[in-house]
Amino acid sequence: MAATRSLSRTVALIKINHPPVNALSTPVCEALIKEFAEAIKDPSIEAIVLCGANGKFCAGADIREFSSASRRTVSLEGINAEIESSKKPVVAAIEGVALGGGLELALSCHYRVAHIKAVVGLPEVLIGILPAAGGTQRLPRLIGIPAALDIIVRGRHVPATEAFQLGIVDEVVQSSAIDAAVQMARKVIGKPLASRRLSTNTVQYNINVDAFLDTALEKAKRQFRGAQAPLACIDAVRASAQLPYQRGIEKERQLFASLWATGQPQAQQYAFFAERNVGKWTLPSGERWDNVRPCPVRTAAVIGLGTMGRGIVTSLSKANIPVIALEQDTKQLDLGKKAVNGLLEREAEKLKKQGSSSPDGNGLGSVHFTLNFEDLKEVDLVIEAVYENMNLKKEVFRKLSSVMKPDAFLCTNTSGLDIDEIASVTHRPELVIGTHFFSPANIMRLLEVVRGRHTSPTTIATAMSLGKTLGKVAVLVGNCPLFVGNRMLGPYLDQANYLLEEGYYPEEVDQALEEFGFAMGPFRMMDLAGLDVGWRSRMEKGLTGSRVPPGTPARQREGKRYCPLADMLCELGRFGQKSGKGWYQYEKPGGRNARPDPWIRDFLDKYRNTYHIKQQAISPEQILQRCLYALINEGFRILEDGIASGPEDIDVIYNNGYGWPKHRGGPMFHASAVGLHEVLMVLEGYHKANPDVPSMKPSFLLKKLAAVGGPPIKEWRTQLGKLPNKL
Ligand code: 3H9
Repeated sequence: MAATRSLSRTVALIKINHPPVNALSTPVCEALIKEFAEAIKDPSIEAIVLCGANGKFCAGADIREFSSASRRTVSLEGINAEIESSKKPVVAAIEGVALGGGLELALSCHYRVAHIKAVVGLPEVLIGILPAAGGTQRLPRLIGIPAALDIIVRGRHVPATEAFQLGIVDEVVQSSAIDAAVQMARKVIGKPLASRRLSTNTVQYNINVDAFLDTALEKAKRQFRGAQAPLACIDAVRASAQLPYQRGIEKERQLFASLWATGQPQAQQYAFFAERNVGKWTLPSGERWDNVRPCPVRTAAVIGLGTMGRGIVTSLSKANIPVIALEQDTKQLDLGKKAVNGLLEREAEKLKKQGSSSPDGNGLGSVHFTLNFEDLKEVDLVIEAVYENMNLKKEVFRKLSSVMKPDAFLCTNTSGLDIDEIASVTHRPELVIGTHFFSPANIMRLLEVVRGRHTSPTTIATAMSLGKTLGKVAVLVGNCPLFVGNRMLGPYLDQANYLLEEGYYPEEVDQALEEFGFAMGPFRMMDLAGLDVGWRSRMEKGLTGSRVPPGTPARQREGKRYCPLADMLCELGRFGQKSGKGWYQYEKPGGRNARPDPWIRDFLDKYRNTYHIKQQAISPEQILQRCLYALINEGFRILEDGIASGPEDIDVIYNNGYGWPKHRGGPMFHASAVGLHEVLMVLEGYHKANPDVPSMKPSFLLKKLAAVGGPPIKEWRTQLGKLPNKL
C-alpha cells in the first residue's frame, strides 16, 4: 500500500509507504487523497497525523515520473489544498527527510514536529525546476522573504534545529516524532485553525522587497551562469509578496512549464540519476556493487602532506576515520601539520554550527603526524599523495608493501600515472588501486577510482565505499594515461591554445566558455592549476626543452600540430596564479583576481607575426564547438576503449570535477542534446581542413551512433556492449 491509515484513539495516522524515500508517485498521491478523504469524513476521528514509513517523511515528487510518458495526472498542490482546508487539525511528523514536495506537503499541514536528526528543504532548483506544489508561496508566508529565498534558491538541506529557529517546524524532539505529533494533535483538537493555514496569511516584510529581489536576481545570474531554475525561483518568491495566494500558485505553475521547455530540468534530472547510477559498478566478470562486500576502513594513512595530501587527511578526518599522516622530513611535516590543523579547525567550527559535534569530541577523526613508516603497520588503508613522479611513487609503494599488514589496501592519488606500473613493485598488486582526488580534496566531490589490471573486486568495492563514506561521488574507471577527466581535457586545451594562435585572446576564449556555464574558462583554469605542471610533463616526454631534436619546427611534433605558447610562458617564469603571472596577471604571487594582461596581447601579436599566422574570423559559437567537441570526441574514444563503462560516468566526472554546468547534463549528454550528427559534421569539417590535429578525427563510436540515427543517450549502452571493457 502506498499510504496506510491506522488509529491512535481519535487520531488517525496516515503513513506514506513507498521505499526507498517515500517519493510522491501517482499511486502514493492517489492513496493520500483516499486516506485523507476517509479520515476527514469519519466522525470518530478528531485529528490526523501524517508521517512516512521507515524513518523518512518524504523526499518529494517522484522524479522518475517527470520524464516518463505518464506525466503526473494528480495535482500535488490540489492535495495540499485539501489537507490545509481540513477542519480537523493535521500534524506532520517529520523524520529523516522532508524535501521538495515532501516539505510542501508538511507546509500544508497545520503543525509540524521534527526529529532532531531530520532535514527539511526545497531542493527542486538542483534538479532544474522550482517547488511547484505551493512551496514558493507558503514558505515565504511562514518565514519571510529573505530566509525563504535562501532556502529555495540554494536548494539547501536545513537541519531540524535551524528549521525550528526559523519557524518552519513547531517542535523538535529527540525521540519518536510520530509519538510527539500524536500528542500535539490531541492537544490542538478543537483549537481554531485559521491562522495555521499558510495560504490564507500574507507575507510579512519590512524591507524593500523589489530592491531586495532585484539584487538577488543579479547575483543569481552571475553565480549560476545560464541556469534558469534559480531565476524562476526568485520570480516565484516575488509573486508570493505581490499576488494573492491563488495567483501566486498560477505563476508557480507557469514558471514550472516554461522551465520544462528550456530542456534544463531534463539535463539536471539525468545528472541526478547518473550520480546515483555510477555507484552501481559492474565488472565484465560479473562482480558488482551488490555482490562484492567492501572491507571496513577503520584507520587510514596518507603519505605526503602537499596540497592534495592535506585535503585527503582532512576529508578522512571529517568522515571520523582516524588518520596517520606521514611526511619525509621535519620541515615538511611541520608545514603539513599546521595546514591540516587549520583545515580541521574550520571543519570543527562547521560541525559545531550544525550541532553535529558529539559530546565526547568535535566529531572529527584523530590525526597523528609522523615521519616513521613503521607507524603504518596496522592501518587498514593508505593513500599515497606524493609528488606526481613515477620513480618516487614506486619507491613509496615498495616501502608500503614491506611495512603494512598483508591485507592493507594501497591507494595512489595520481592524476594519470600507470597504476599497473606502480602496483608492479608491490607483493600485492590485487590490493593496489588508483584514487584520484580533485583539489581541494576536502571540498571537491569527485573521486576517480582507477582499476589496475590486477586490482581485486574487493579492493574496488572498498575504494568505492570509502568514496561514499567521504561524501564523494566515486566513479570507477579503467587504467590509461590520464584516466578519464584529464585525458578529455587534453584535446580541449589544445583547441583553446590554437584559438590564441589564430587571433583570440585568453579572456575572449574564457568568456565564451564561461557564458556556456563553465565555472572557469580554460586559461583561468590553467593559471589556477599551474602552467609548470604540464610544462614539466611535456619536457619529460621530449616535446619541449633540451630533448627536442634540432631542426624540429616550432609548431609541429612528429607531424602533428603543436602549440608552444604555454612552454614559452613557462620559460619566462609565468606559471599562473602561483607566480602572479600566467595567461593573466594577478595582484601578487598567489593572488586570485585574474586581469587581462596587455603584455600577453603584445606577446600573442608578435607570435602571430613571427609565424605569419592569419587572424581568422571565428564566432563565439565556433569557439564553443571546437573546444567542446574536441572534449566530447575524446569522451567517445574513452567509451570505445572501455575506460569508462558508460556516458553517465563521463558526465558525472565532468559535472563534479571539472566545473561543467550541471544544467547542461555533462559533455556526453550535451552531445546527445545537440545531436550526434551535428557534432560529427563539425568534427569532420575541422579534421578535413586540419589533418595535422588527429584528436579531432571523429571517433569510431561517434560515427557508429550517428549512423544509426543518434539514439538517445540511455540507448548508447546497447551499442557499447559490443566494445572492449577495461573495467
Ligand atoms: C519535487 O518535489 C517537485 C515538487 O515541488 C512539485 C512538482 C509538481 N524521486 O540519493 P540516494 C531515489 S521534485 C524518485 O542514493 P541518500 C534515488 O534515485 C523532488 N526517486 O539516497 C535512489 O534510487 P536507487 C524534490 C528518488 O540516502 C534512492 O532513492 N526532492 C527521489 O543518499 C536513494 O537515493 C529532491 O530533489 C525522488 N524524489 O539520499 C530530493 N529521491 O536506489 C532528491 C531519491 O534506485 N533526493 N530517489 O538508486 C535526495 O536528495 C536524496 O535522494 C535523499 C536521500 C536526501 C532523499
